[in-house]
Amino acid sequence: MSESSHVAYDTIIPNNVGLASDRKVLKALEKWHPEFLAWWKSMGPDGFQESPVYLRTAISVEREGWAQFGYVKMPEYRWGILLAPQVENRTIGFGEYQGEPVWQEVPGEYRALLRRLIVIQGDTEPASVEQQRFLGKTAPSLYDMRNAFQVNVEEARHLWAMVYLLQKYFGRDGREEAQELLRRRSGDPDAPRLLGAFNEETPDWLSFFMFTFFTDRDGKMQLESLAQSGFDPLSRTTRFMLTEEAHHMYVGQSGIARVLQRTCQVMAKNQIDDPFRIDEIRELGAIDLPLIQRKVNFHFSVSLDLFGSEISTNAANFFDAGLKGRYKELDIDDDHRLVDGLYPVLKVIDGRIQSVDSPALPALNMRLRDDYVRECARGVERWNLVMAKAGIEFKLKLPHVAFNRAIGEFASVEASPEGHLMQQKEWQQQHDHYLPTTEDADFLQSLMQPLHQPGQYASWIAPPARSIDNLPNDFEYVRIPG
Ligand code: BYC
Repeated sequence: MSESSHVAYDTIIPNNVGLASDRKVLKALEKWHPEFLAWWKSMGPDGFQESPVYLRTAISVEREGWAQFGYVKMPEYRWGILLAPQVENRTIGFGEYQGEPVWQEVPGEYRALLRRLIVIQGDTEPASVEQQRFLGKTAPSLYDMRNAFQVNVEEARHLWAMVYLLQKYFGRDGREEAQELLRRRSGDPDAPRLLGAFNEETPDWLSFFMFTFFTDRDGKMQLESLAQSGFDPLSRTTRFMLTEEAHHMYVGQSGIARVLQRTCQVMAKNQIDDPFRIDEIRELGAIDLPLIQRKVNFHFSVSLDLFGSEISTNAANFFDAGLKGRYKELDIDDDHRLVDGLYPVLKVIDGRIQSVDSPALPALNMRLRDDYVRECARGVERWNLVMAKAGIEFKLKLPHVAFNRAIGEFASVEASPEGHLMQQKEWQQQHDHYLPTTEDADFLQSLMQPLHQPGQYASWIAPPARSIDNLPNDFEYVRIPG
């Protein structure tokens, strides 16, 4: 008998899907679970696997159950399968089947489309854990280390969520896809993760905060769209994932704000008004604001690629079939069919970027990207308050959507952060002003010295304004054996 068959699935895996009596899924999980644990141990956080971490675990979807705090060793984390409560008499909100009851089983004709969506979503989750695996070693505080581990275990739970759907609803090919999710590796040239941004490195904490702000926010937008799905199990599982996603974006938003705050404090203390006195600011152990702008340029543009092409028949098919809706679909005041609708799409025409009214249905990726850009812009405005409060004249800006793109309309052109089209040669010359350089990366690496004493924070980041679970800031969030 295999070791895994002793796992008491109903107690070890919090779930509200009746796992204990679902023989088919249990059998699939008994094979997958040990493979998952082997993946976690080899590709999850490097080191600290035996350290108790003060984590929140979702054990049920009810208010008192979804955020239980306590010390856990990460490999013993209770990854659960939790679906938001079923909405009675829910109907499909958009597309060809609008108004019909939602599907509890996979509609045969859309099986491949739906599986593809679930696999892409599922692939991003372990990818981000792999990207972040070395961060623990250079954590600027125990508080930050704990937050990164929290993000990691929850992304792994999101992998479980997609694996459950594959194993429960897609038979043999679903089980195979579930295994493939553990086989691909972020950045591996032979078996890369499916989407570009998930093959980039997250080598330092500034990158991590940028990732959780920009890339996790793509996650939020995509999950919101999948939460509209007519395939009810997908809708329910993504709705619950969104509750966890909010904290990940908070880690990014507040992380960058704390970096900015520290830079401003260091500048003020040393009477430096000019944010471009970079050498001096770096000498003082803070991160200069122009470098932060270059990081914004990079992470925003790479995350925009995750929305696919502006004009996409895939997106139109997903919508028509009732599988993936728009952001806040039910709040939108239109026919939810988009048969005749138009949407303004940015295109390169006659060497200029122009807005062209295009059929709305194939323009759904563009629309979701616009929703995303608006949200990012609000976050950047909040960051700018930190500089304004400190009296430092410097504003972070989102680059133009045409800047540094690898997917879609702007993949074949070069554009400045202001959105001016450029010749290759000029782009090459300006590249290092726009995007992080190797020197920037080396400087960031030089700052990445671990601080493992409770209550201590690295020189380049301010302590958080509020702690986790109302604990004191010098709480021992991760117990590291001495
Ligand atoms: N890299 O019609 P197109 C998250 C492929 S993040 C590489 O333009 P479509 C998270 C595309 O797959 C959210 N390939 O785009 C965040 C297609 O290939 P096939 C993840 C790309 O299909 C942080 C071809 O190009 N969830 O949760 O309309 C931490 C033509 O595609 C890329 C989802 O994305 C790229 N960037 O839209 C942890 C939701 N972009 O089919 C987690 C599910 C496109 O021709 N996925 N391609 O072989 C989708 O809705 C869509 O697949 C996409 C692409 C929005 C990604």
